[in-house]
Amino acid sequence: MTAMQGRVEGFPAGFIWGCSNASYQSEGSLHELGRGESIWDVFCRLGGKVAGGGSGEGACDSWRRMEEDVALLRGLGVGAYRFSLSWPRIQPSGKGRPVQGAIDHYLRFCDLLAEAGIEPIVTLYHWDLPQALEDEGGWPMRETAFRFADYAALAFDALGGRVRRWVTLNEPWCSAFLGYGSGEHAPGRKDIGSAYRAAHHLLLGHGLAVGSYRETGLPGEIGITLNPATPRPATRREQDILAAQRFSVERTALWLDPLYGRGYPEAHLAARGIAMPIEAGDLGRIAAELDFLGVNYYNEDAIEAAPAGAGNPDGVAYAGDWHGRTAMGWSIVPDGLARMLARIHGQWRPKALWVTENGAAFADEDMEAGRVHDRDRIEYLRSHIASCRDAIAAGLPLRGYLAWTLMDNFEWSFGYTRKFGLVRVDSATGERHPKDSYHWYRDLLAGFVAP
Ligand code: IFM
Repeated sequence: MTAMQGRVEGFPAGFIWGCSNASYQSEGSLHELGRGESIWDVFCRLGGKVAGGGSGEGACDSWRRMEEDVALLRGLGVGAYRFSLSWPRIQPSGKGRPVQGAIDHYLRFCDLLAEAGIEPIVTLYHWDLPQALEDEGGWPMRETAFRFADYAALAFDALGGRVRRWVTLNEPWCSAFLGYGSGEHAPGRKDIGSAYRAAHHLLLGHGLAVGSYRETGLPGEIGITLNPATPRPATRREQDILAAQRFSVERTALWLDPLYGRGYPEAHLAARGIAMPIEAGDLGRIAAELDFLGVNYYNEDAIEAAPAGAGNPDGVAYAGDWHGRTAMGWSIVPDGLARMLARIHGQWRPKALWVTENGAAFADEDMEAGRVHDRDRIEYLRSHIASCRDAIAAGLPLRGYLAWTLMDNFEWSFGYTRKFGLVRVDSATGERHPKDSYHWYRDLLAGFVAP
């Protein structure tokens, strides 16, 4: 049974509406049931890495408030909720027998969602690698891919009866390039060679997990979520057009080419002097058939050519443009979403597409009696949903839209200083207060307002 949803104008029957979230960003209760440390626990403790010195401790307290969260989702009228499992709760050291209490918790959460008519969409990995595996080398080590596949198999076994849609990895570009390249994310390493090795092992772990899912014979679907970048050239000059293409490779073709059986973009790797640590059979495993491709879309940049050099191997630069920006400084370009979906579909032909995240951080300063009048977020969501409608009208196989995110949560290196939620969480009491955007999204799904 799915929740009662009116028909949103311009979207086909069966289109799935929902929200997304992630374990480390929302659960809190980091010491329950012998949970192991994740790379984010350690990274947050380093100091100076996270704005305000925050961590996932506390967060939205969702580990203890699952009934409240489900009630909010039910009130919203969504048909699906995407959340991630915490690997260090299920396998505290990243390997070995699962912690039954953690599995029971997620089973109960799925049951509560089912009672509310909401489909669980489970992400296996949303960045919280068990620290024990990082201590053994982390994603740059081949072994980590096999540990991930073992963990995925445990999850399929434990939750496969309840979960019909699985996402292997969320935005592996961030895990590889922010985690091991720029060091902005956990584990905070800064070595570009490690970032590319991590990228290969993330993809390998993904492929192994898809293979093991197929072996279970479970009737559901499995895919991956990327955060591709398909920027606009700042002008029609050929050098800017080529610069925009070069900019996009690390975020887009580096992942989609191997996932769709084309191997790695060799010119890109050669220009950086990178040799991927490919072993026999890897590329076949990575290209395991996907049921859907999830894309997270927040912004679209305008890119121009710049002198290439050691720190800028692509010879690209951000060009200013006239678009408004969110509190993340990200440009607001609603039609960029339809453009990105069209470009990805044209080039790689995924069987089905999902927008697995889309949303915006704003200051949320207009408050009255505790209620946030977040008109800017409503306009952001409305215009991006209209862009999804355009993508469908253009014939793209877009099957679902998941807003990021249900509640204000831990925004990684920005700590709690950036708010993306449809619901405000009182940091002192943990109480949830739906913002105007929550009520607008509810009205949209009920068919009372159109995008
Ligand atoms: O909060 C993140 C999420 O974890 C991954 N996608 C982007 C969001 C906003 O930055």
